[in-house]
Amino acid sequence: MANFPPLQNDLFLRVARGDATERTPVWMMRQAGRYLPEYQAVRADHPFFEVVNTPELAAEVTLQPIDRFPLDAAIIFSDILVIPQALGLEVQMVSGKGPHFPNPLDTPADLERVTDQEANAVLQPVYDALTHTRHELNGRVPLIGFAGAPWTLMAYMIEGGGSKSYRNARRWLYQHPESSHELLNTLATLIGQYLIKQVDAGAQALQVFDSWAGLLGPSLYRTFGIPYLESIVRTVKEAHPDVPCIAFAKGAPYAQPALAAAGYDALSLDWTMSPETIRAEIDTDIVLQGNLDPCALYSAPDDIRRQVQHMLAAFGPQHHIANLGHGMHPDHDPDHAGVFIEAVHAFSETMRAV
Ligand code: 1CP
Repeated sequence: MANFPPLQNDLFLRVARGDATERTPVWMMRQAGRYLPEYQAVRADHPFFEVVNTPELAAEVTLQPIDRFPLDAAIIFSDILVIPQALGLEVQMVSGKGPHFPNPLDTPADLERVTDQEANAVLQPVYDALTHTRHELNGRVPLIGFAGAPWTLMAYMIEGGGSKSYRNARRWLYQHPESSHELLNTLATLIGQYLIKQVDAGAQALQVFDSWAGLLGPSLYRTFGIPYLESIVRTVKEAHPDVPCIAFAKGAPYAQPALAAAGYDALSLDWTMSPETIRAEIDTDIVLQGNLDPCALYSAPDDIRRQVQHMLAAFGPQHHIANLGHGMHPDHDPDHAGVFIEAVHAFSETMRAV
């Protein structure tokens, strides 16, 4: 294992492991990205996947929000779609549009094209980026690794890109349940190994993004979502029992008790979920993360501060990692992100003082 610099700010890790702390840690989903002019400057010279696959560039972009704001964690610059790439599917990033698969999966016969033969070679740059970034961070904050969840990745692999309804992917669940399970199982196996190797390479916590969980509803999600998220956390915890694992099942409040029971240390809530309601439904020691509406950052600074105060009160002072309910948007004002972060620092300290 590489000899990494000692960690100076372990607030995020202490909360993620369930400790009581003096302040609420804060980071933002998609904190490294298009709303930052310094990110746009890097992207002007380098295509998206070149940044992902070049450790020096990935580290530079990962550190940009850390240099700008008093955040409590960094998240490695990468994308959930490296896993479909590792399974042999081509993924292009079309500027202004998002991800595009020239040859998505159409029928179950296409599963023949899904193979993990090149997986190690395709994923090695992510591991190298984690190791390099961990050194570059120099212990300022912990480094989060991540992966997409099987269902969300299946949705992209069949749909071929972003979609409103993901109806082709959902059609598979009804028309081809066995092939769907086969694909989800292949994904879950690779994702488990991928997350373990991310920790070996330097990740200090992990988040699994199931961004399109909410499209399934309780019954389909119980069949096609939860079992695979369970197997992933079980696999990771066997290898790395002390590394905190966060589950983000966006749009699926009904999934939270099962994810807590599955062994996730923290649940990331979107802005439509009530922390009080979720807390009442699960073990009280579980850490909750979230959940300011990203669009709240379009408000005036004083309104952002009020909303942060509201959010912190709803979660309570302990067992909470402050975050947005989903990622930053490209047209967000970086100064408003700064207001959000500073407000979490300020109010979470005053909350404990009273
Ligand atoms: O042109 C560009 O620069 C591309 C924009 C971009 C960025 C900055 C994409 C394409 N991916 C990323 C980075 C990224 N993606 C990170 C970096 C770390 C950080 O958070 O700062 C992370 C964690 C992701 C994860 C990701 N990619 C998710 C899950 C989280 C979420 O927001 O729901 C998803 C769904 C993707 C797919 C994806 N990649 C890129 C885009 C624009 C999208 C979404 C497209 C869609 O709406 O379907």
